[in-house]
Amino acid sequence: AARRPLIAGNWKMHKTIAQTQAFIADLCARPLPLDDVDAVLCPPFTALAAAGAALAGSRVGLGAQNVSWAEQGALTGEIAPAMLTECGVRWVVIGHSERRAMFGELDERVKEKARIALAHGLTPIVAVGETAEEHAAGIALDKVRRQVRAAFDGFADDEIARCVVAYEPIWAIGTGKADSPEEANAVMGAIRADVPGLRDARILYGGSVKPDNIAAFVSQPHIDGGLVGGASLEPASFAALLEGAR
Ligand code: G2H
Repeated sequence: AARRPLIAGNWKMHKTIAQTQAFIADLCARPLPLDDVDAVLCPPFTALAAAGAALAGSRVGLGAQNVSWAEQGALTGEIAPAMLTECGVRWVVIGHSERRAMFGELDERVKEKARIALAHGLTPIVAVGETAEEHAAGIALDKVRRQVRAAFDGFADDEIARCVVAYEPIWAIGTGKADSPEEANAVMGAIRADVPGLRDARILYGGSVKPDNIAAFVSQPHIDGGLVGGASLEPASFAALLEGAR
């Protein structure tokens, strides 16, 4: 794709502080193609402060996996945007399918989270995607279009342009069965065409991205990188993803 590629590692509920520090030390000792590719690590909340310290001065960016829709308040178990930026966080995944499916996260909240993230200088990585049933029924694009429109409802084009979208077909997540690059590209191109603010924004593919398939995805015109779970958990694999994306 023509835009600068981005690889974001979504660690999900993996890695302690010590494991995070060890990963970063290993990764940053490697030659990484950071002149050509943006790299972001999204550890769990508990490891963010340590990761921010370990990445200080590095060009590897730090992301969170979620953020509250509110600045502060009686929201037990939630994390406010200022708590993230204080740790050095500059990116945040919003609306991952696991949050939507298991934690009841609705489109309305996704929108509010994207809005507050932007207000704090965080780059939202807004995740969307269809279920296996929707895919089989041929309504993937309808679903994804609706999610994207809802996430950016009321946003100015220049605000949308500061966001990243991650298209993750739910049936391809953690299954080892990635979408075909061509089919994913078609959905992503349709989203881009549907929302003017996304014309120059980065759209990532997610769902069983690996070092050996990332290049095929990124070679598609509308695929600007990957949101990667399992294959982001080892430094060698993460480094190989960056190489594959350049
Ligand atoms: C999709 C992806 C990362 P995996 O959830 O967001 O996970 O690469 O393990 O399929």
